[in-house]
Amino acid sequence: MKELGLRLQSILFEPDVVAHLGADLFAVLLPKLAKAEDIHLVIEKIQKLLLSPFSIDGLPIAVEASIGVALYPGHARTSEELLRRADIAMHAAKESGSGHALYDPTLDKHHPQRLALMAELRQAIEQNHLLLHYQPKINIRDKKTVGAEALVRWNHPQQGMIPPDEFIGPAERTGLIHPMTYWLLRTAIQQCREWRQAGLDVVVSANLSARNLLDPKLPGTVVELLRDGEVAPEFIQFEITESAIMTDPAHAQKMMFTLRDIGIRFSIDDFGIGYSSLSCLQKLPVSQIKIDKSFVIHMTQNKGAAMIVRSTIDLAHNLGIDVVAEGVETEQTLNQLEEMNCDAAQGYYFSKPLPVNAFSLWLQESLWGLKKSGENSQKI
Ligand code: G
Ligand code: G
Ligand code: MN
Repeated sequence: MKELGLRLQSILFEPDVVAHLGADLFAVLLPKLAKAEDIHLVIEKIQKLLLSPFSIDGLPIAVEASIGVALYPGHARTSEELLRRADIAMHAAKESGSGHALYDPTLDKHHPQRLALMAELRQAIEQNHLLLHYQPKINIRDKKTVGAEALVRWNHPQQGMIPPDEFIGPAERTGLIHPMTYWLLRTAIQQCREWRQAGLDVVVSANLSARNLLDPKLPGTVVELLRDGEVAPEFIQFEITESAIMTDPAHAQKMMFTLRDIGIRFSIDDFGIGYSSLSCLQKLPVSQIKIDKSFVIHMTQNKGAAMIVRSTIDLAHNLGIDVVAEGVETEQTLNQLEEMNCDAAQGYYFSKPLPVNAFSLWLQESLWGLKKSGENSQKI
């Protein structure tokens, strides 16, 4: 990043400004651009300076950038607005893979009421309009539930249930992911405690996003919440995707070891669709991987998918890591996973994610529910 900052400075002139806005985010201000079309010359210059590789400890590293452009006064009249619209254009460039994009008001339409939605999310967190649904993870050997994944839902007063895919991305970009994650952890830990008090031992998994791994306050907050909730760290597990780790691997690794030392265990979510190398997995304190549902859903029909699932299981086991298959929708898939020695399964075949009351009931009444101590016959 330092080298990139220097290179950017080297091609710009007074009174241009290069700013480092965060992790891998830079902003360039060009107050003296003569005409709007000239922006393409600057984009070309920036792209050219990325062509020669960067060198870290003697290793050449290729760097790619997505550039978003917003123009004053055509696109925005305040600095905040200008930055926000450049950000929207940058995301459009990233999504299209074109490398650069000029802000276009129709792009705002792709993010319907995004800003208003984020203001409302802040309120929703404070006013408890968020809730958690739970989906069981079943041990394949004894076919009983061992844990539950907590999945956030937003019950919006006007719009109804808003799925997480629609607000987690924007929450990450606006920093609201932090209060949201704290809310999620507090609620999940509290729930775990209530279940344990009712004699239901469930390990609760919570999803963390890339931004959470960069949050220096996270470990302290986790310790506090566990203490307040009187829940042992063994009962909480964090799920992180490969891509969240790869956003900033050095930081992620440090954070994961800090949390591991607190006693938290990690599961790698959506495994197989990201870019994490096996050598990377070996360096992280990971106790479980979750094979992505795109492989699991097709494994009974598709030999390739089945082969990937089988190899992933063997490989994880060789590294001493447990395997959960997500997206188990049929009995046939479950049987095939059992034959492959997979440890646990999650999916619609057992249960959809359920609201807490329905899930508590399911835990006690389902054939797949919790193992009852001292009982070896289970009612059907
Ligand atoms: O059921 P489902 O639609 O819940 O989830 C969609 C996606 O949203 C999943 O990939 C899941 O990992 C993610 N997700 C659900 N809840 C949370 C959460 O509390 N935090 C984060 N970071 N992601 C979540
Ligand atoms: O990425 P993550 O594993 O956190 O997300 C869980 C997501 O997977 C949720 O959106 C949940 O609703 C969905 N899901 C859970 N089980 C199944 C399943 O059996 N089939 C499909 N298609 N999706 C599932
Ligand atoms: Mn998950």
